[in-house]
Amino acid sequence: MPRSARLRITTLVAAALFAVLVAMLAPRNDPASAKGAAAVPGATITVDTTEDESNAGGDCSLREAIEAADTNAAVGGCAAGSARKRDAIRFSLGQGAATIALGGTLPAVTDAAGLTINGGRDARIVVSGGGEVRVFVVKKGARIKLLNLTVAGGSAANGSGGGVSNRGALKVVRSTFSGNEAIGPGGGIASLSGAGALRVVNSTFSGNRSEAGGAILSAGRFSVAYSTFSGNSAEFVGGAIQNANAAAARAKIGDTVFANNLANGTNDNVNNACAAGTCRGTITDGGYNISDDKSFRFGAPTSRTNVDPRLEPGGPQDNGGPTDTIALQGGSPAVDFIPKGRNGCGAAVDVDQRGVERPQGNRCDAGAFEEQASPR
Ligand SMILES: [Ca+2]
Ligand SMILES: [Ca+2]
Ligand SMILES: [Ca+2]
Repeated sequence: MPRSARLRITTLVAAALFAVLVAMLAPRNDPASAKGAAAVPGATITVDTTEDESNAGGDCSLREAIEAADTNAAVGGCAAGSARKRDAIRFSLGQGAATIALGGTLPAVTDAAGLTINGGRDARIVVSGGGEVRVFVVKKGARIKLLNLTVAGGSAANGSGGGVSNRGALKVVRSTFSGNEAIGPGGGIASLSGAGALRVVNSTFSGNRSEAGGAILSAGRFSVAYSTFSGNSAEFVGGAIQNANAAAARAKIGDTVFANNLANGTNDNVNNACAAGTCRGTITDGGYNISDDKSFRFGAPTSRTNVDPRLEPGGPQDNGGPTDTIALQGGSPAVDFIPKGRNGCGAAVDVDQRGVERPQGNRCDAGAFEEQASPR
């Protein structure tokens, strides 16, 4: 081989090696590595079928998606979850209403790294137990957030928590629980002894029923803000909420409206666990609550007991947004009840359940629904 040819080959090889070296040393083209990038979320797992299936491949069902988040492995058409970061389950089921009718209770959520199940702003995702099965189970140590989601028709025939049986940390945001039932306590949600915190914000509970705590039973840490409870019922106590918290001052309710929640046939919105005249738990009044009875005497001067919040009759309806809500009638005392800057109004709480900006006017409305001023 002539010397010039050998030199050319040597040069080409060196150039190729240099290019490989440069590629190895160069920063990856990954937005996550960019300086100042937001915290990297875990995996996004997209549900693309309403079928409640579990199979070797094909579409990704909600059932498979929860398993993928829990096990951090790809499951039946769903991408693998992350072991270290919070996973997000989203839905690609078109822009209209989509109901996932369960054939059995969903796999228990065990994801300690966190899981958000987000119905999204553009669709109306309903997860239904069909009046036959419990919808969600959350195990101790798991962290889950339900967002823009409707949980309906859950049924716990043998226990508590028709919508969710919770022993983990559960946050419910801009979601509706309707028509769930339990033979035991907590028709919508039962947050059981030893559970992490249950937090409810900008959400609606209606038509749920149980033995005690028609909408919610909580035996753990518990807070409710900017939510609406209407038309829930219990056989014995706590038409809407039963607080069975053994430790005082670990339950708090604020900015929330209660109407027409019945226990044993009479109006009984909120009940503190009482046995032989001794109440074990104390609910802190976060202020700006309106209750149409005096079952629980809210103590803050800004709360009103025995005042009808004047909710629209007929239960939750499509008032815009991804979930059904209960609007306020004209003249409702809940309208403009909370000054801007108080209890997160206009700050941490800057939208209502539908996604409508808060406040409308100078002040926020109590409950999950913010009335929009009619055009003049
Ligand atoms: Ca995970
Ligand atoms: Ca599948
Ligand atoms: Ca307002």
